[in-house]
Amino acid sequence: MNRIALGAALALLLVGIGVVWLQGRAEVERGAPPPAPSTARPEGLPSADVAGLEGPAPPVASELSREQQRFFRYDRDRDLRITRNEMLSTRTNAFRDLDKDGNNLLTFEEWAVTTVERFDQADADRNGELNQKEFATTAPKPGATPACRC
Ligand SMILES: [Ca+2]
Ligand SMILES: [Ca+2]
Ligand SMILES: [Ca+2]
Repeated sequence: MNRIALGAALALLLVGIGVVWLQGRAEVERGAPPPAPSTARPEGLPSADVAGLEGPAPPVASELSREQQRFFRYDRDRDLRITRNEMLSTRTNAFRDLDKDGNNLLTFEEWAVTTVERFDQADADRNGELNQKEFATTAPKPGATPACRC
């Protein structure tokens, strides 16, 4: 009976030693630094046989049609509807250019500013009239396109 008990005690002792040894080994492996990356590099430039292969096409933004471009030029808030103000807003800068005093009213002098400036430039002697020589300077330049009469 003592032999059996002694054998069992020895077996338990060996199992306990084995468990402690395995735990210790696991701790050592857990604390070990990661393996160093391989510093060996392949020689030469990387290459691949791509004959007959075709990659996916790169993404391309779709082109807006001419009419879509015209629509979005007016649709400032991109709600796909053009309000009256949006339609008229394209004329605002031209109006502001003509409204020299900024009072939101166009006098005849402001509206006819191009002609007024042309007259003033041509009136070399500043007498308020154009003689034939002065008027000749107002002739359109050859090849010049007329201004937009929108
Ligand atoms: Ca809109
Ligand atoms: Ca004005
Ligand atoms: Ca004159």
